[in-house]
Parts: sequence; structure tokens; C-alpha cells
Amino acid sequence: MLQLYSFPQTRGVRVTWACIELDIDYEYNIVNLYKLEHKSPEYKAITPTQKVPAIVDGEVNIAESGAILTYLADKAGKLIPKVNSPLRAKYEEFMFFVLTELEQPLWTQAKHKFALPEDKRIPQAIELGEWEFQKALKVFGTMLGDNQYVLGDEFSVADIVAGHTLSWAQGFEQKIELDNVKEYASRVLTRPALKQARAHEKELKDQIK
Ligand SMILES: N[C@@H](CCC(=O)N[C@@H](CS)C(=O)NCC(=O)O)C(=O)O
Repeated sequence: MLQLYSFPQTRGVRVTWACIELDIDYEYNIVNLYKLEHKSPEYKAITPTQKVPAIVDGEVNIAESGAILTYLADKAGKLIPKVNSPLRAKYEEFMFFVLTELEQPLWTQAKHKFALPEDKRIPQAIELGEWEFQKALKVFGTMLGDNQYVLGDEFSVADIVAGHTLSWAQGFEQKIELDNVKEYASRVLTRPALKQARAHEKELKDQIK
């Protein structure tokens, strides 16, 4: 069975959500970030990134949530366009855009609000992150246009990464003013598979308290 290494309320929910959408069974191995288990030599042997999520599937170990989702969807043969098709190129474009342009300014804010050690935080970086996020969000709105999902009428794993990033934006109280983006966020974030993934995470979190 697919082995998932993760911790509740992290980017790891992208993987549990994808597994549910793709009908893939997984075993959830908790890497307790509070206890710094991700810094252990055992976890370093699974992924040198020492971050969650990561998966082990037979002989292959993969970190990076976007890469994991692409691998799983290719393996399941659904929720991703075929390799070498024009739509696959658009899929890659969306994934890279969301992960490098839309998510990063949110992460910048998080790092400078709470994630970095206090002596490394720069208060002005928070405002910069807000400004950069709004710029990227406008581009995202244009790329999305009137589509139901990022690639058109069909839901794909790119929507998991985009939807999860927008849920972070809501959590960080970023303004989302474009109607098409607001409607898209609620369409994607009300999917039953996400509800199920979050319920599973809550169960796990309650066990480790
Ligand atoms: N680009 C990576 C980011 C992974 C990442 O930063 N994970 C966070 C949790 S959401 C983590 O493990 N943080 C622990 C640390 O940075 O020490 C991905 O998308 O998977």
C-alpha cells in the first residue's frame, strides 16, 4: 500500500485529498512536526527535504506535493491530461504557476509572521507578500476565466493544489475580490473528498494530542 508521510493541517492534505479523489488506498504515517520528527535521520532517509508530505510507493520515494499529485494521477490514469498533449502542457503551466507564483507570497507571509525563528523575521516582508499575492491572484483570475476548473470543465489534481492554496489565502485573510475566483474556490473547496480528507486528519490529530 502507498505509504504517506505527513502531518495534519499541512500541504499533506493535498495528498490525502488526491488519494480519495483517485481511489488510492494509503497508510498515513505521522511525522510529528511539533516533536521535530521531520529532522530525524530516519525521516531524512525517506526524503532529504525533511519536509512533509512525502510518499513511498514500492521503490520510489517522492517529496513535493505537486510532484506527488502528478505521479499519483498518472499512475491512476485519471484527473490529469495525457502526457504529450496540449492540455498536459497547460496542466504543467498551472501547477508551476500556482506553486511558484501564487503560493509563495502566502508562504512568505507565514514565514515572516510565525514560521521562521524570531530573529530571522522581517516585518516588511509580510506587506510585500500581500502585494505579490494580489498581483498573482489577478493573473490566476485571468487564466481561470469562465472555466469551472483550471483546465476547463473537468476537475484535475491541479485544482487540488490551486484550491488548497486559495484555502490558505482565506485562512490568511487575503482579499479575494474576483467573482470567478471566489466561485471557483467555493466549487473546489466544497468537494466531498476534501471534507473526508480533513475528517481523517482531525481523527489523527486528536490521537496525538
Ligand atoms: N514545496 C513543498 C513544501 C513542503 C513544506 O514546506 N512542508 C511544510 C509543512 S506544510 C514542512 O514540512 N515544514 C517543516 C519545516 O520546514 O521544517 C511541497 O509543496 O510539498
